[in-house]
Amino acid sequence: MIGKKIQDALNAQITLEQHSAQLYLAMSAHCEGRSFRGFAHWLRVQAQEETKHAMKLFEFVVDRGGRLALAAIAAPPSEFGGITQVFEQILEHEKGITGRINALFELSRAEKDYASEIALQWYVTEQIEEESNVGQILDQLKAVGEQGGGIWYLDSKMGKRGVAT
Ligand code: OFO
Repeated sequence: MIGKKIQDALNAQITLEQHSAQLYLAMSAHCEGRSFRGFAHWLRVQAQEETKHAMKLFEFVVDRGGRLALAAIAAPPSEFGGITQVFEQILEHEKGITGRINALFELSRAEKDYASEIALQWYVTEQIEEESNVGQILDQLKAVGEQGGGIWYLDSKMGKRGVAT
């Protein structure tokens, strides 16, 4: 049986992961509106990944006999500026999520909830990948700038991202 403290914190994280999915869908629509269909596609796949992150936690809470308490998801903005700004905002968002995952990890340690600690290890590793991927895209965007052919080449590369399985 899962403790109430960690159960509540995991419930809050499920809502946050779903918020990430909403945010990336809103960003995808924003990119689509500027004809960056590759970036839009990448963001839709990212939104699917976030839903998977939420579902993994959902299964974990339910499997541990916890009570699921879903909260309202904050509405994302609809305007994000240029593509570089979009990715700057994603990186900031992911850094915030990393902080929340680390806090959850610490809590599970403090509560001696070893099952949660093990489950959260996956998220700790995932956040390294999330930040690294987004950081790399951001570096490339800064290198090519938003004028000229470079950004359209990047857009076509982003469009090749495989769908989340
Ligand atoms: Fe779920 O990793 Fe991004 O938010």
